[in-house]
Amino acid sequence: MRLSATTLGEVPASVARPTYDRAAVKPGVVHLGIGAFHRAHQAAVFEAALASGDLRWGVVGVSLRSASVREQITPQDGLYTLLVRDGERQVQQIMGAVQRVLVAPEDPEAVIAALASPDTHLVTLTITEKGYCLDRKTGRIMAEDADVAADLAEPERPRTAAGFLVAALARRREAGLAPLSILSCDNLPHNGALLKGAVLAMAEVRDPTLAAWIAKTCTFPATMVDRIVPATTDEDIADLSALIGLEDRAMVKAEPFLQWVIEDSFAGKRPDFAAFGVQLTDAVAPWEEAKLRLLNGAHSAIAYLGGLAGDRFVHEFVGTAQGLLFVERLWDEVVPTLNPPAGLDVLAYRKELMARFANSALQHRTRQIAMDGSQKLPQRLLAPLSAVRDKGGSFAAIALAIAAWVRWQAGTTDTGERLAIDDPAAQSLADALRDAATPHARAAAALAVLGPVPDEAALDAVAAHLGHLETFGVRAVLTAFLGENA
Ligand code: CS2
Repeated sequence: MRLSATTLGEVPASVARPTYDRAAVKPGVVHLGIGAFHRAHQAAVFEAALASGDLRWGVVGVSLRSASVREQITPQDGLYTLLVRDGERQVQQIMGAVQRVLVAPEDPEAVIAALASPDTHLVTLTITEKGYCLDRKTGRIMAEDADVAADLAEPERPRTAAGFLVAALARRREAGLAPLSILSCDNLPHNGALLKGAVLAMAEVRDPTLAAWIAKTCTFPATMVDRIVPATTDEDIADLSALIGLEDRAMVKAEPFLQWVIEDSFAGKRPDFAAFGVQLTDAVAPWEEAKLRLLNGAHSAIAYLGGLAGDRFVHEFVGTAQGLLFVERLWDEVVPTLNPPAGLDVLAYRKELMARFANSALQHRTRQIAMDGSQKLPQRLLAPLSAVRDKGGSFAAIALAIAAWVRWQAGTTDTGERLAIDDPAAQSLADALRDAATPHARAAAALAVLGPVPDEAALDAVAAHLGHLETFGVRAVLTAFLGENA
């Protein structure tokens, strides 16, 4: 039997569930890109707001592409379990914040209507790095992208997140409704400004006075989001069924840690975020930078090095002395590039991060993190590399992590197992690498796809590591690299 409003009573009493009146909840939030991350992160905060008795913060979830989340969650009346796992401990909570899920390609009008509803005050987005349709090299909206071009040509039937926002904001303005606070929750530096830029660029084409109204009245707070949320597997669903006695196809699993830092700039109503553990601040950038370079930078390094070496999960890589030492070495190089915010104890943060990576109950797949590397590498590893080059300092570990990403593009692990390159730039990368005959040429060609190539000394270091990775494999390279410490 499936979890739903009617079967909820069958769930063991020890499992927490909504105690507020779900029928009285207003849809105050529209979320674009309702994947597992949203359900385990922002939705958990809105759930806490609802549980406190503030019923304005129900969530209308939107899938911009596939119908799979709608199919998982609608038969369950929006209910799903958040399973928090840490080592041997696990806690389940049934969440009720998601009221309905819309599938944008099936019914774009319903999405515009939800965004343009008088009940809506906040929009949150997790559309992944590539969802912003911005050219990584120029920062401009990709007018040649098929979806962007379609949105510009037919603005009432949008496909992109920015297109939906523009269509809905035009309606809000015409109807004299309140402006919106629009929060990007993707792992990109200055995510608020990026989203604002994409929305204004599209609005400008439609109607410059609309763009001016958006710029003046709506806000695009920058945010830093953090919680490790591995993709749910069939085994997770089966294990949970055994525990709660019902099948939950929309469940998500996560670590206990949750952090959300939001720039304190709202256009209108919002929940009492601070009461639910969210940090409101004037400056998100230093938090975002520390998280992107330490957590996500290490994640990508682990994904490529570990993935090539045959580690399926993050905890396996940091479970070896080599893996652990390598990540520490990487952090030693990256830390001097940060401007840590007051309130961030970098040493304690590193310790905590390592413990989070070591959480074996999460089963966080290296291949999941390896996806979309072209979109992730610039802010995670290339920016710190160039910052180290500006300041002076050692960059050997950063260069090795970047070399592992280039090596990954060859499409096989160190033992010859095939890997699928799941990346919007996969074709450009393959084209760039085809005729590159030396490690140096391969490093230069792959990095040129991402943007400006690092300076000669940095490129030489990446190329040298790449040659070694190609010849000897990750384990031997790490042994040599870490010397007698490993
Ligand atoms: C990961 C992130 O898949 C990835 O690229 O690095 O999703 C990471 O787990 C989150 O940013 C943690 O907050």
